[in-house]
Amino acid sequence: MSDRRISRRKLLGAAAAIPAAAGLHGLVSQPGLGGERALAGASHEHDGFAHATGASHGHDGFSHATFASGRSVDHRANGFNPTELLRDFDYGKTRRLASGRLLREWEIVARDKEIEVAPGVKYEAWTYNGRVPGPTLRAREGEKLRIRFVNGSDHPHTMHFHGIHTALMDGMPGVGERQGGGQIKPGGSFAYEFDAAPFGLHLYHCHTAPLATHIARGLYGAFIVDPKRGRPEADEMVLVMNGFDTNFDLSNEIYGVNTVGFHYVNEPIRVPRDELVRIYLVNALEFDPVNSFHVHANFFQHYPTGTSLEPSELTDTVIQGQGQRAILELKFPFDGDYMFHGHISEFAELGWTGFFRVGDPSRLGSAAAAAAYRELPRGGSGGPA
Ligand SMILES: [Cu+2]
Repeated sequence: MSDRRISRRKLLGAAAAIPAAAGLHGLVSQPGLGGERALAGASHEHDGFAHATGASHGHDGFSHATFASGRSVDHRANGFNPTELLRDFDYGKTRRLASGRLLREWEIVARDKEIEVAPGVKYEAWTYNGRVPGPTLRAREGEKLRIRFVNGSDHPHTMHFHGIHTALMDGMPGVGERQGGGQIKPGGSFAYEFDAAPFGLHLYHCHTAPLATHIARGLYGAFIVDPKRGRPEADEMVLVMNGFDTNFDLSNEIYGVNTVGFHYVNEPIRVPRDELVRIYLVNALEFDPVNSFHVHANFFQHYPTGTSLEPSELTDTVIQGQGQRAILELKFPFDGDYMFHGHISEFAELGWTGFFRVGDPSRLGSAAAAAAYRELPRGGSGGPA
């Protein structure tokens, strides 16, 4: 059974089959050539790979396609598209309380749902509101927040927020069951209430045991508390770094940001030249002790946890343990395609790679993006390894 499943070792072996000179750049920047040849070759050499996708009818295309080949997952079936998730901020519903304070409310439903995490690779996810990562909840410092959680899953879950709140609101199994909180059974519900504090970039996730499983299945999301006076105008986006243990061997086979491996290679993130770009970066990755983010040909201001308005460092690489997060700010001074990836090469080769496409948005239609890559001059951007 197990040798018929996709495995991390086989995928990495496939990546290693790339001509040495091509390296990482060859895999991801020549989607029509290096990457496809390498992975397609692997699928022939290792019989298990082509049939191991977990998709009942997926082997036909997958054996000749790769993460980086321009093939896409079925976003419609998934119910979400990582390109749309980037800038999808969920502000909930608001109303003014008698005290004058603003109450901000959301309803979050846990659901079990199969999603496609790379072309042909299906995964039995557990989701908040049907997507992985869950919705990016966004509030302003000082507001009163209420998140009504409904457990529509077959498994018990919670919502544990990073923030400042009482024990009952902590989403911790064993704490608060008598008051209706703690572990929320299938069919159950609970309203978490707390103040939006401190300002910064936080996260929420399920805290049910076995914890690694409940997080790895997809129960996490970003939680932004804006400072009272806001931040400077910028093109903002959320990047939740994650991965998927598709054969349940407690290591990941697929890595990425916002779930789909190599998605932003096939659909580069379009950003305007010379304007401020603000990235909300969260590490939700399970099973690996650290993750990282690196952007090519540029540097960014690093605001760890987003809890200060002063950056801590101008850098091009940050490392995050699970649950760590940071706000990154940068401007791109030149048009073109700029890679970003986890600076852990294994992760990058297993999906944690993307591109920013800088320039005039009118010429950057996402449908043409993959084709555009095939027309790029080869060897021009990588340089010697
Ligand atoms: Cu859970």
